[in-house]
Amino acid sequence: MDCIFCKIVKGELPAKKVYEDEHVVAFHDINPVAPVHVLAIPKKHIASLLDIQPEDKELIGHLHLSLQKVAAEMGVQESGFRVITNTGQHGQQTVFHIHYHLIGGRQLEWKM
Ligand code: DGP
Repeated sequence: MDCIFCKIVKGELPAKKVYEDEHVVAFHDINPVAPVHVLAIPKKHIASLLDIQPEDKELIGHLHLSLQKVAAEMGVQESGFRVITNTGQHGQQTVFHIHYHLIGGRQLEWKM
Protein backbone atom coordinates (compact mmCIF):
# COMPACT_ATOMS: atom_id res chain seq x y z
CA MET A 1 0.00 0.00 0.00
CA ASP A 2 1.39 3.39 -1.00
CA CYS A 3 0.62 5.30 2.21
CA ILE A 4 3.14 7.87 3.45
CA PHE A 5 2.06 7.51 7.07
CA CYS A 6 2.42 3.69 6.88
CA LYS A 7 5.94 4.36 5.60
CA ILE A 8 6.62 6.58 8.63
CA VAL A 9 5.28 3.79 10.89
CA LYS A 10 7.64 1.29 9.22
CA GLY A 11 10.61 3.69 9.36
CA GLU A 12 10.81 3.91 5.58
CA LEU A 13 10.25 7.69 5.69
CA PRO A 14 11.87 9.97 8.29
CA ALA A 15 9.77 11.83 10.85
CA LYS A 16 10.50 13.83 13.98
CA LYS A 17 8.75 11.56 16.47
CA VAL A 18 7.57 12.93 19.80
CA TYR A 19 5.78 9.79 21.06
CA GLU A 20 5.62 6.13 20.12
CA ASP A 21 4.23 2.95 21.62
CA GLU A 22 3.00 -0.41 20.31
CA HIS A 23 -0.10 1.03 18.66
CA VAL A 24 0.48 4.75 18.08
CA VAL A 25 3.10 7.12 16.74
CA ALA A 26 3.10 10.92 16.95
CA PHE A 27 5.42 13.18 14.95
CA HIS A 28 5.84 16.82 13.96
CA ASP A 29 3.74 17.93 10.98
CA ILE A 30 5.94 18.73 7.98
CA ASN A 31 4.00 21.98 7.43
CA PRO A 32 3.22 23.38 10.89
CA VAL A 33 0.49 26.00 11.31
CA ALA A 34 1.43 26.80 14.92
CA PRO A 35 4.46 26.50 17.23
CA VAL A 36 3.15 23.05 18.24
CA HIS A 37 1.72 20.94 15.42
CA VAL A 38 1.95 17.20 15.93
CA LEU A 39 0.18 14.40 14.08
CA ALA A 40 -0.88 11.35 16.10
CA ILE A 41 -1.74 8.23 14.13
CA PRO A 42 -2.59 4.60 14.80
CA LYS A 43 0.03 2.23 13.41
CA LYS A 44 -2.87 0.28 11.92
CA HIS A 45 -3.91 1.70 8.56
CA ILE A 46 -7.39 3.21 8.88
CA ALA A 47 -8.14 5.56 5.99
CA SER A 48 -10.35 8.10 7.76
CA LEU A 49 -12.72 8.64 10.66
CA LEU A 50 -15.44 7.08 8.50
CA ASP A 51 -13.44 3.84 8.28
CA ILE A 52 -13.17 3.25 12.04
CA GLN A 53 -14.78 -0.11 12.82
CA PRO A 54 -16.33 -1.33 16.08
CA GLU A 55 -13.23 -3.47 16.70
CA ASP A 56 -11.10 -0.28 16.61
CA LYS A 57 -12.85 1.26 19.64
CA GLU A 58 -10.06 0.37 22.07
CA LEU A 59 -7.38 1.56 19.65
CA ILE A 60 -9.09 4.93 19.13
CA GLY A 61 -9.51 5.33 22.90
CA HIS A 62 -5.82 4.52 23.31
CA LEU A 63 -4.98 7.13 20.68
CA HIS A 64 -6.84 9.77 22.69
CA LEU A 65 -4.90 8.83 25.83
CA SER A 66 -1.73 9.13 23.72
CA LEU A 67 -2.81 12.66 22.76
CA GLN A 68 -2.77 13.54 26.47
CA LYS A 69 0.83 12.35 26.62
CA VAL A 70 1.76 14.29 23.48
CA ALA A 71 0.20 17.45 24.95
CA ALA A 72 2.25 17.00 28.12
CA GLU A 73 5.42 16.24 26.14
CA MET A 74 4.91 19.38 24.03
CA GLY A 75 4.21 21.55 27.09
CA VAL A 76 0.69 22.63 26.10
CA GLN A 77 -1.28 20.73 28.75
CA GLU A 78 -1.88 23.86 30.84
CA SER A 79 -2.25 26.43 28.06
CA GLY A 80 -4.59 24.29 25.98
CA PHE A 81 -4.58 23.07 22.41
CA ARG A 82 -6.82 21.84 19.61
CA VAL A 83 -7.23 18.37 18.11
CA ILE A 84 -8.57 18.07 14.56
CA THR A 85 -9.30 15.11 12.30
CA ASN A 86 -9.93 16.31 8.78
CA THR A 87 -12.28 13.97 6.93
CA GLY A 88 -13.00 13.73 3.21
CA GLN A 89 -13.10 16.46 0.57
CA HIS A 90 -14.83 19.26 2.48
CA GLY A 91 -12.69 18.47 5.51
CA GLN A 92 -9.63 18.94 3.28
CA GLN A 93 -8.19 15.55 4.18
CA THR A 94 -5.07 15.03 2.05
CA VAL A 95 -3.50 11.95 3.66
CA PHE A 96 -5.82 8.96 3.83
CA HIS A 97 -4.41 7.37 6.97
CA ILE A 98 -6.40 8.71 9.90
CA HIS A 99 -4.46 11.31 11.85
CA TYR A 100 -5.18 13.72 14.66
CA HIS A 101 -3.59 17.16 14.39
CA LEU A 102 -2.63 18.44 17.86
CA ILE A 103 -2.13 22.19 17.47
CA GLY A 104 -1.13 24.75 20.08
CA GLY A 105 1.64 26.88 21.47
CA ARG A 106 -0.21 30.12 20.67
CA GLN A 107 -3.71 31.54 21.09
CA LEU A 108 -5.88 29.85 18.46
CA GLU A 109 -8.91 31.43 16.84
CA TRP A 110 -12.07 29.80 15.57
CA LYS A 111 -12.79 31.26 12.15
CA MET A 112 -13.88 29.21 9.15
P1 DGP B 1 -4.75 16.58 6.30
O1 DGP B 1 -5.16 17.75 5.49
O2 DGP B 1 -5.51 16.55 7.61
O3 DGP B 1 -4.83 15.26 5.56
O4 DGP B 1 -3.25 16.86 6.68
C1 DGP B 1 -2.16 16.06 6.38
C2 DGP B 1 -0.97 16.65 7.08
O5 DGP B 1 0.12 15.78 6.92
C3 DGP B 1 -0.51 18.01 6.55
O6 DGP B 1 -0.65 18.97 7.60
C4 DGP B 1 0.92 17.83 6.16
C5 DGP B 1 1.30 16.53 6.81
N1 DGP B 1 2.23 15.71 6.04
C6 DGP B 1 2.07 15.28 4.77
N2 DGP B 1 3.12 14.53 4.40
C7 DGP B 1 3.94 14.45 5.47
C8 DGP B 1 5.18 13.79 5.70
O7 DGP B 1 5.75 13.10 4.86
N3 DGP B 1 5.74 13.98 6.93
C9 DGP B 1 5.13 14.72 7.91
N4 DGP B 1 5.75 14.82 9.06
N5 DGP B 1 3.96 15.34 7.72
C10 DGP B 1 3.38 15.21 6.52
